[in-house]
Amino acid sequence: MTQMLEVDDCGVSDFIMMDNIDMQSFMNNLRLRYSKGKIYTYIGEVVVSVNPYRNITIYEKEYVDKYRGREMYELPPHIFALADSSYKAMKRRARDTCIVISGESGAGKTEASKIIMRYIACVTGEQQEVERVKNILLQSNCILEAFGNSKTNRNDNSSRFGKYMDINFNFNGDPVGGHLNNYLLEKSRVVHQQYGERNFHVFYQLLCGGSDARLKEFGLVRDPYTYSYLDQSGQFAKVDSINDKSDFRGVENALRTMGLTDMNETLWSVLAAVLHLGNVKFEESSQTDQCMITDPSTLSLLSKLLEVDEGELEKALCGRVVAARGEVLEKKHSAEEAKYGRDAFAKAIYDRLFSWIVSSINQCIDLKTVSKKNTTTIGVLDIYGFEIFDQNSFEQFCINYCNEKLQQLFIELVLQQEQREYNEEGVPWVHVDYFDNKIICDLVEQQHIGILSLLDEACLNVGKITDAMFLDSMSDKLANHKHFTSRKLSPSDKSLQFHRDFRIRHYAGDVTYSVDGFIDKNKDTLFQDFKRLLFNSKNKSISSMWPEGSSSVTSVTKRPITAGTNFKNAIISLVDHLVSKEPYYVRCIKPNDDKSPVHLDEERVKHQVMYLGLLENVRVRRAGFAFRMPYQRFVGRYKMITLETWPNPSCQLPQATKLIINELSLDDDVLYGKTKIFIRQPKTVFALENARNQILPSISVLIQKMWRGLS
Ligand code: AOV
Ligand code: MG
Repeated sequence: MTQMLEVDDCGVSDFIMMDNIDMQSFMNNLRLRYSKGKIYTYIGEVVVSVNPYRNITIYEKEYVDKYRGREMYELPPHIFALADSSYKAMKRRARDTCIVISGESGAGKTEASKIIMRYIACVTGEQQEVERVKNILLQSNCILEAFGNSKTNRNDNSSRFGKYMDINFNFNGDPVGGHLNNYLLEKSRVVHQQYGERNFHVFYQLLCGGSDARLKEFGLVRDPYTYSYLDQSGQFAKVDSINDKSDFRGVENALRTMGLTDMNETLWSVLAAVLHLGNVKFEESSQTDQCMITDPSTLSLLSKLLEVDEGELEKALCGRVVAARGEVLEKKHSAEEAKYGRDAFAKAIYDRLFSWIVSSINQCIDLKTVSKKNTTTIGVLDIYGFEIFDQNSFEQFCINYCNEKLQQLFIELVLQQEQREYNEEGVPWVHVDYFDNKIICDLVEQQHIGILSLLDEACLNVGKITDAMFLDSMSDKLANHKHFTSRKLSPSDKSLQFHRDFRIRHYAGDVTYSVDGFIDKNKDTLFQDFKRLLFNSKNKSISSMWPEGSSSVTSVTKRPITAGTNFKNAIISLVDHLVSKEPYYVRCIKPNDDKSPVHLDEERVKHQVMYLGLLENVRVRRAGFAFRMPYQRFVGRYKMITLETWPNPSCQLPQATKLIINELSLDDDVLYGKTKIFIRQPKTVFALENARNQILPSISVLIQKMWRGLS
């Protein structure tokens, strides 16, 4: 049982067992283990995972069987052990738990979340309804990834949305339902991608995998570069690690398994519409400055695909209707305005389609047979990782803010709580210093003076506020903030090349953002005309995606909440939700930037270990105590070790605990807190477990004898 704790040629399996706690020892251990194919290592109950960038055979059924029902410290580190711990907490102790997977882009979060889901599916029942729910949980990934993932310069299968999945279990511990929350899809990708990146996978899947007949019906050709929205970033449609054709079949299969085949037609025709929309060009008539569509044949195709009136579609693309003092006026766009409107329309169509997919999946897995209060949940969080690109915009700002919040949660739950517990229990120990990133979360989200508030202020202003003016306002108000600077504040700073640049010193590194587009993306304006157009679509599904299109032209519409504030609120409520659960952590590390299965880039990895706070995590765990248990649970579990405490201790619980510890002469390694016993080293727990295991069989014989005596 103690095999995993030995220092063998694979290093220590729990970083708290290192002789010295410093960066070099940490790196040595991680490198040694990685070179031996051991991608998982513990810090207490936290799993550190290094992306292997190759398939390793440790997820098969024999491994599931091996880890099923076992304690974390019994076997070599594995993400299955963490999944099982969370499952046991849910099943045995009726605790709602959550598994938070963090790490930068490409570190392996999405893969980890899928491995966890598969494990849970393997160890649970096979009744008809349970099987149905499990199938949906597993199959939904394939659809969500098609529509929500994309090739970026960091990761060929990068999540461009945040995903939190609650799985509900019945009293038997079988999944009977679930709920998916999605967070801010990076919809700007629909109309624009950086050099070397792709649009969302699903577009390429449709063009590669769709049948000839279907493509013909949609007026599509297979060559992606025909479509302006797929031809933005150089010719990078083909990705070696991706097979779009078979992935298309996967999506169709998944839709079938989930009973969502009736979505098929709408999905593909809306996607086709987005592609055609990108090719709509506008020109201005030289006399009027008003725009018209260059190639009207696309219009009829679009109107067919979206099932809307062709004339109305043309009007919505080329102008807008405004109501002024009770009068309704038609205002024509310039070609530039029309192009802007078209792109906003394409982004919104895609975004609504994505939300529609998520809510359809939710309808399939809504609890049907059990009421929510009779279930316990495990939540799995897989969100876009921290990212730095050559150009970083509003999307990276939101993604990186979200990662700050998750780091803050980790600090709050793992580092602060641990220290607080020692204090509360009156256990002496050495304080561990760590960087608390609350200051950066505040920089972004604080009322009135945070960046998001300043941005909203700029967006709400009636006059024309430009991105440059918003940047100025940040430079004035945040001039003394340690984690913020801009070109205006640091003119000689080489990394702030452009006037529109500002920089945030994030917990995971400095990121230079270009302020261009912030106001626009935050306002996220879409002309009412488009909403009305699609609400009036003859396709019921499309119409249902646009409920607000029902309002009349003259009705006064409330100013919608901005994209940034919406995201902030969603993330804050996510964090509140996570805090209410028992957390389990997977900390993913990206070994290199070349997707190499053999290379561990010392500097890159060191940097991640540093910002993830892993050394501090080890120190807090080690400076204190690796294990702790309330007296009641301790005595309940180990009372058979000494006759003085078995079967029922007549003494107080702390006293009984001491008797058990003394029986095995383990006194040197423990401390007694107010309500808990604290144990320094795992070997003490093993000694207790061994003693218990040896005595258990004789106790069961004894109990049988007692029963016989009684009967
Ligand atoms: P991410 O979710 O953390 O990035 P992924 O989970 O998509 O990263 O992992 C990136 C790639 O690394 C995968 O497509 C696999 O090729 C490989 N990989 C990761 N984990 C494993 C594993 N356990 N076994 C084998 N290969 C693996 V992002 O969504 O970009 O933040 O936004
Ligand atoms: Mg991902």
